[in-house]
Amino acid sequence: MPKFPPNFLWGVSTASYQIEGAVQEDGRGPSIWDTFSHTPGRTHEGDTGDVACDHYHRWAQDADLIADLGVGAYRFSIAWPRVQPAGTGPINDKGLDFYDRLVDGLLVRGIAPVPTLYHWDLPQPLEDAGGWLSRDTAERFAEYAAAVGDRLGDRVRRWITLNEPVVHMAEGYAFGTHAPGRALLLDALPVAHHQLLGHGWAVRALRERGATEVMITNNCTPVWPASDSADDQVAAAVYDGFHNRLFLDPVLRGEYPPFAAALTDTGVVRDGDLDVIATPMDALGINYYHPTRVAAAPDDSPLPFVTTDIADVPRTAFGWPVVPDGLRELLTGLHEHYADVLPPIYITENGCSTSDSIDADGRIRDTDRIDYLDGHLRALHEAVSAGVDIRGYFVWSLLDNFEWAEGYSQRFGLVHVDYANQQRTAKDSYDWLRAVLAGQR
Ligand code: IFM
Repeated sequence: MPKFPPNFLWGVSTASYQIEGAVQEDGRGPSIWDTFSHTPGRTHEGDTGDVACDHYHRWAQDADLIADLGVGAYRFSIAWPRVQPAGTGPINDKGLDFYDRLVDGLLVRGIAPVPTLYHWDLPQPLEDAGGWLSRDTAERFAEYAAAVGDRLGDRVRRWITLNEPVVHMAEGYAFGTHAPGRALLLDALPVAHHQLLGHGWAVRALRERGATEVMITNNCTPVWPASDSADDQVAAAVYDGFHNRLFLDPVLRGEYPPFAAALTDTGVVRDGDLDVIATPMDALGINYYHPTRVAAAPDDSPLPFVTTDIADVPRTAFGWPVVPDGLRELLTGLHEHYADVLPPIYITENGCSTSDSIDADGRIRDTDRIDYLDGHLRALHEAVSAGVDIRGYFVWSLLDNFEWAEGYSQRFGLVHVDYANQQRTAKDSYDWLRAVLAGQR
């Protein structure tokens, strides 16, 4: 593996609802994912995050796994309903105590904590009041951010406000495949604006509490037109607008792309909002999994594009195309497009699900994951060599976990979790990554 720059930050990522379990412990309130996953037919085989990886009780063992891997950072998320069970009103000290213990436990092991404030587990009472369709949720998010900053800001340097607002808007509010399960198609657009507004206010709240590095994490994809036809080119540009630019232009340039007139012309965006959203960040988080191939939609389609297959490439267990060079293409493209305004980048998620099995000797030979990570790290290095300012890379994920609507059917971990007894087993990819990291020192 080629050498990355000195001080390059290596890490692993997880998210609260996907690993914590303990959904009714120590005063945690219900989240939209509790409601959604307990609604029949919403998740694979009715799986829920009730227990997940039981990380709430086993965090110390998991922190040991992170330390033994040799990474310098751990990106986790904070469950809003643990900290503020109703999403408004009283703060639940016991909920904050958990993250307090976790942060101290990481620091003592030499691991930098990188908390994400919101990874999709909205307190259910806020959803009942309109969720992210309501501007009020952005204000509540800023208050919650301040409360967490008050408690952890003396030890946490690097913060992430939101995880993948595009996926939350699209799957949660446009298509209904994730919580809260609303299928509003283009009427979901205000969800983008209110998340971004909450992000901007949260950046300010965290800075006032001593944060030195604050960022948002977006899921970004290179978009490939399915053909040279003008219709497919237009469809690809529209998809790029919705997936990438709708979330990058406002935070980096303080403006929405022209197609978002549905937001700017309807009063959803108020005077001063874009200044809040464009509050300078110190870095940008990028989650990359695969490129997206896009064609024009048939006339009767409710959306102007359809995604189509990328042929002749390997696939993950999820069926996602494996295109490591897409990561280089994405990063060099962002570097060119946002040249004057692009802050340093962290890859805050990258990884794949594989069909793992435990061999008779107890080993999990997840060679597909090793190939995936090896290819993506080499592509990342090419982007660094091309001059893109990239400061770190986090693998998704430390542990096998609750993969949203897919439940426990997709395994993304460097560490296998036996959900029957919560036993953790390091996979071959964990040992491979540890050796790679040792070679970087
Ligand atoms: O598991 C998710 C994560 O919560 C957000 N980014 C993509 C991952 C894999 O689907």
